[in-house]
Amino acid sequence: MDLEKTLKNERQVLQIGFLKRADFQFSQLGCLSILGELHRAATSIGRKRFGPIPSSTASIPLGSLPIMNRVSVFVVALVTFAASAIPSFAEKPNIILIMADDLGWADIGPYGNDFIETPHLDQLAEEGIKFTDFYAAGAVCSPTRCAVQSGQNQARIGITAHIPGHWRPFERVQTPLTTMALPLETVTIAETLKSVGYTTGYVGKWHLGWDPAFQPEHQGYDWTAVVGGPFLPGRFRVQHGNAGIQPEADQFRTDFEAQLAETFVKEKGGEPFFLMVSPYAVHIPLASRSDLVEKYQKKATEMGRELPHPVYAAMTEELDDLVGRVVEAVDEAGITEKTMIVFTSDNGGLYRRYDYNPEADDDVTSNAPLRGEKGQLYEGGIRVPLIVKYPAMIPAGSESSAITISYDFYPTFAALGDASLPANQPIDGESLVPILKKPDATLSRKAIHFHYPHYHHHRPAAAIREGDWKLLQYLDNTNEVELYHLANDLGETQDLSGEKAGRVADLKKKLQRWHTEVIARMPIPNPHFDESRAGEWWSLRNGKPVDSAARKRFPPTEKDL
Ligand SMILES: [Ca+2]
Repeated sequence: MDLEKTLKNERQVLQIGFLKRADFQFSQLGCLSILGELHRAATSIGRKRFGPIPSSTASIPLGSLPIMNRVSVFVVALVTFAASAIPSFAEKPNIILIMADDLGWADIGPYGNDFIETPHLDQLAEEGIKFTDFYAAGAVCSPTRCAVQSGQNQARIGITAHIPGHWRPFERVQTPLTTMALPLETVTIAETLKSVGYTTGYVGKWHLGWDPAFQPEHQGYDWTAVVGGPFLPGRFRVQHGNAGIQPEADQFRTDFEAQLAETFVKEKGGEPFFLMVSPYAVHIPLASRSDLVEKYQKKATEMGRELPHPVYAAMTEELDDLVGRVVEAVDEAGITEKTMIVFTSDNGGLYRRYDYNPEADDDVTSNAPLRGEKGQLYEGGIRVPLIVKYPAMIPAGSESSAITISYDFYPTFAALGDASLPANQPIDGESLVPILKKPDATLSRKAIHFHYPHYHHHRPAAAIREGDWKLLQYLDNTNEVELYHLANDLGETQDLSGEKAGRVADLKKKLQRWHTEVIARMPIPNPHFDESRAGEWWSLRNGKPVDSAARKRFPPTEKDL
């Protein structure tokens, strides 16, 4: 049928585009690798022949050395000269960014959850700062991950949906295809920190491109373990990376990811280091250790609670354990004071399972008091936890209500590492360092923007938050908007767009200007629009309708395998 043909053509165009881009990037990569190898070789030769690299090579009489050694001294001199241009590392903190997957704002103790036990996150907040108005840049995974790595709103790069995205071919509008990988020419936060001497590591989910060419080792990360697959033993493995570790036969995924993070801190870190830990928890398909699930089943019965679901609660506790183990590894290494630990999530909580056939879908948690969930631009889809501990800078037990967002990490980490921001790459974030030093400090930014032009758990939409006001604009040819005053109405229950025409016009204009500035990809009218079939989901992978009824429930614990 025509639609299938159209999609096939689109996929081919996309793939050709990738190949061209990849060819170009491989040539760049080749040069960088050679430089990197030269640097490593020189450092290694220097250490081998002379012990630690001397602060000056001028005192070594070149004439007394054989030819190869003269070459070595020259190379060492070059490396030493390059190193002398870099400021002292003494004051640069180690940085660990832990980004959970699909963890909602209200699912952990510091944000008011009284069912799930998260003692390590509670302690992290007690020893650091909690942000009440922190946003994931995207309502789903890949866009936020793009924003974290690039320092940009993902609309600039075009990673506006999770890779590869959803497809509803009969809806009112055709939505833009998402960029399928983070372009290699993007200067990532890891590359920026590496430029000032950081050792970098990556653990867990990546979701910024499937091809080996687009994995974290090609985006500035030295030591990497990209993990893929569901949570239960035997179901996941390291798919890409050089860490050289695979899970034990009886190991659960979150435990394995914690082990990888510990290994980096204990054995590979060097200093200063930047480690991004990206556990898959608490993404669907929900599954966890049976002992923890049984503990929460019992607790739910005792408390008369239906939500959160015991499996979801168990997964969140596993995630909290991971945080505890990272903190402990840092403490054991004796680097607590000079290490910043950041905890956040890549998008809002998902309140239904969606992992088996729709008739059996049930609720697993709630983002209350926030409205909505992952895949929506209501607060429940984008407002997420942010806790930061850095004893050398942050007053313990502090809190900030500044409006902050995932792409702020980039300039924050760069400022802490005394690194320059990339010259030819717009950075949309603002450094949070003033707030970390003085929690009641404010930022100069006027507004933050969201662009999610896709059908998922809602309609294609964009949003702007300026002060307490938030405007949602639907991008499905309906021209509909909603306006909320978040200070008075956190749950977005009262749409004020009908009575605040001036405010709506002002925010619409600002959103439109921003869309133009970032060259945001927009939906277009769909010639195949068919209201009776609008709800059909089709697969972008195989160009066929998705058979929801055929989906099987995943086993919730190892006992169900
Ligand atoms: Ca996610």
